[in-house]
Parts: sequence; structure tokens; C-alpha cells
Amino acid sequence: MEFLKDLGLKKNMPGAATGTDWLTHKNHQKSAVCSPVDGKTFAYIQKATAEDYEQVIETAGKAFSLWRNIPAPQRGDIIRKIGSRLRDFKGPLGSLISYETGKPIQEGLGEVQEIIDICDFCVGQSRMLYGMTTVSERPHHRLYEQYHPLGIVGIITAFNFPLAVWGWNAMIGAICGNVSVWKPSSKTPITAIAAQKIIAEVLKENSLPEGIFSLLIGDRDVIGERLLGDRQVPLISFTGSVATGRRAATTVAARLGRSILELGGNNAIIITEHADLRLAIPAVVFGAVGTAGQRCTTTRRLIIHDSIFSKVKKQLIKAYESIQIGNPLSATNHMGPLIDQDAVQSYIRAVKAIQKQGGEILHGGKILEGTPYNASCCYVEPTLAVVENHFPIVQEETFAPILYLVRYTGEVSEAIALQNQVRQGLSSAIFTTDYRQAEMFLAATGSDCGIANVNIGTSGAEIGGAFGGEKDTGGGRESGSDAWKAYMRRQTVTGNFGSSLPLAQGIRFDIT
Ligand code: UN1
Repeated sequence: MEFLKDLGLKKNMPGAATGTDWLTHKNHQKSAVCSPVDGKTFAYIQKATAEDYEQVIETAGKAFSLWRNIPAPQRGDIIRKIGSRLRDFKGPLGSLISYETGKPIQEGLGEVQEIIDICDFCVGQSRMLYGMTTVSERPHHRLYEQYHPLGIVGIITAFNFPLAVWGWNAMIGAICGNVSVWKPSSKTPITAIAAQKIIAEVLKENSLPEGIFSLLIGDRDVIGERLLGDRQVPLISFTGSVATGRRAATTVAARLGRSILELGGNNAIIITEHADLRLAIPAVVFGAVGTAGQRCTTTRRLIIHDSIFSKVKKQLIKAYESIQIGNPLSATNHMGPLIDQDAVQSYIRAVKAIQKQGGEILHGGKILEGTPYNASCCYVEPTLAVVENHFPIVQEETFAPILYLVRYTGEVSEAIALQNQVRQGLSSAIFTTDYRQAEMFLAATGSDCGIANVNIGTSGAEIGGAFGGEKDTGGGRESGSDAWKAYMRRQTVTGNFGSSLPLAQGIRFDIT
């Protein structure tokens, strides 16, 4: 595996770093890292300890005092250099992501491109940390807003996007003048180590101190809980399941910290009687099968007009039959394995629940056995099932390639109501060539999700927009647009350049 060598990765590696400095001591517990692609252990990491945590936070605090004083465009220039270094390593990083997560190589490369894009975005944004200016109600007064850095940003990321989601948070956070401490998923620590090594080089070449970007790979009770409860960390960005996110948010809220939550989705595509199926079918298949159904934005439900239901069903079955499943590093495969055995078990539980609750499996529903699949036992068949939207299993997010087909009969408003009848609110899409239907979907009474697409699937958002969703998805926004504002503290300034002291609201307070 050339890519491991190209990235300078060894068999045994420390899991905690303050920048270029990797923390090594003999109290570390070793943990094996196994690929879902072939079931092989390809590295060992030393898990971060409570002492490492203290050291990392102390170093980060010191770095913040310096980093916040560097002009934002100069901070942007460092991110430009990081982006350029990531470009150099796009190939090996893409392969590593593919091997560590099981996502197809195309998607691995796409994920590296996503962090490169966010770096480019950050270079520009670093010159645009705009504050608003308004007018004062008092004579000779000035009223405006400015944005200041917050401090240490704790970034907790999931296995499915082991690089890009950290990039959204760490790079935006950095141009805002913050430093970050990253706790990646313990299912994908090697991508995090590779990223840390790449940026460490840039930091060193630019004589920057330790602590601007730190890494802590460790257990939830040792690292995660400490980070969530730590008053020295004013902002936590958390990506993961609704259940874990709810707990994380509660801990952060108890200390009145700020959190950005990007939790589960239960994303639907509406296919109306006016849909162009030449666009809809490939979008649905990529949305449902991409990353083996393990994106927050994965298409989980299809809400299809009755008049075209059997046509769509037939075309989907045909498309699913043509899906190549196997080693994701081979460019001809569309789908690799699930991340681990727990994921396979939840897939199986969902398939059983579909049948028990009255659904019909149209395609798939089984674990793939035999060579090469049984090398890791994480490969499953992408699955299509006809269900009703209210089934308890359909209301849940199962992180697996299971696509639910739901029928609607009347107007598009009926489809929109079904699409909104779940607790999650991340991504949504409609396929229609009818302008009125599209606008109904986008109106205030339309989709209740953070992302609403027309003639585009639910996954694969560009970095330029704000990314996140409503309801149980947690309400956070990351990545582009003005998401940077959540990483800063807003300060309202009123200045008096007159020679009297008029009070607002016309209050009189005369003293002699
Ligand atoms: C995620 O699944 O947590 O929109 C992020 C997408 C990707 C990001 C997904 N750009 O599918």
C-alpha cells in the first residue's frame, strides 16, 4: 500500500499532537486500526490520555494568544498553503480515505477536493470578516458590529467524512483567529493522523507555534467528555448521530457553551408526475448507494407519484442490478463495504424491521458472502423496499444503503407533507419540470430542511453554501456562506463623538 508510505505513515503512531509535536509516553494504550475493505489491521495508534488532553489544551490556549493577533488575511495565507499541500497529496489521501472508510476511490478523492475547496474559500473569506454598520438614534454617535475570535474550537467528527468535515470547521475556525482541537472518530484515526502530518509541515515551514491545530484520538470518556465539559473550549462543533449529539449538546449547554450540531438526516427525494427520470434515477442511486448509504445526506426515502410509481420501481431495480460492489479502491466499483460489523448488524436489524412492519423488500436485504466479501464481512447488498412513511423503521436513520419507496396520490403538497413527517430535517430534493411544483417545494410551507434541491439529489452539497439542518438535525450550519459567524464572538459597538451624553430611548437622567 504505497499511499501509506507516500503519506509518511508508520505501523505504530501516537494519537495526540499539538501541531508538529506528537505526544509519546509509556502510559498510552495501543489500539488496532482495521480496514473494512479487507479486514486487515493496517496500523496501531496510541490512544490519547487525560494528561495529553491537559497538555493539548494548555498549548492551544497559548497559541490562541498569538494566532488571534495575526491579521486575518495572513491567517488566510497559511490556509492557502495548507490547501496547496493537500492538493499535492490528493491521490494518496483519497486512497487512504477509501481504504479506511470503505468509500469508493472517486468519493475518497472527492472528499479531499472538498477540503481543498474549503481552503480556497477560506483564503477569500479571510479578507471578508465583515461587520455591519448601522445608524445611531443619537446625534454624534456611531453604531456598528465587529467580530472577534472565540478561542479554542473543539471539533468532534464522524467516520463517514474523516477529512472534509474537520476541514470545514478547522479552516473556517482558523481564519477567524481560533485554534482547534480535533477529536476524530476512533473508526478513522489514520486519515486524521495523515492530515495532521501534512498541516504540521506547513506550520513548521512558516515558523508557527504548536497548538494552532491539535489532534486527540481517544475514547469518549477520556477525551470526548472532557472536551464537551471544558469551559476553556467556548465552541464545540459536533457531527454524529442524533442520540450522541443530544447528549453532547446537553453537556455543552450545561456550561452555557456554544455548539454547532450536524446530526442525522432522513432525507427524501420527491419524484412528481412531471419528473425527468433521466435525471432522477441516477441522482437517486448515487444518493442512496454513495458511501454505502453512510452520509448524513444519503437519500433514504423516495416519495413517488402513484402515476409513475411502477415505472420508477422498474428502473430502480434495473439500476440496482447493475451496481458493482467490491473493493472500493478499484475504480469500477460503485459501492464498498460498510464501516464495521456494528453497521452490518444495524442493516440486518433494519431489513428485519421492514418485513415485520409490513414492508416489501424489492431488491437486496442480505450480507454478501464469499470471496472477496467475507475477508471483512462488511459488504451488504444495496436494498430497495416499498414501505409506508409512518413505519417506525422509516422514521429512523439507519446508516446503511436502504432506500424506502413511498407512494403518494394527490397534489405535490401531499408529497411535501410526507417528506416533512420525520423528526430529522437535513436535506431534501424534488424532481419536477413543473415550475409551480418546484416553487411549492421551496416555499415557506414547503420542505422544512436545511437543504432543498431541485432536480439534484440530496447528497453531494458544494462547500459554498451553509451546510446543516433543522429539527433533530440540530440546527447548526457549517462550511460556506456566513457559517463563519458562528466561530466568532459578535460585538456591538456604540461610540460617542459628541460633547454630551444623550441616553437611548430618550431617558433623562440629570445629575448636577
Ligand atoms: C456528512 O455526511 O456528514 O453533502 C457530510 C454531502 C457532502 C458532505 C456530507 N458534501 O454529501
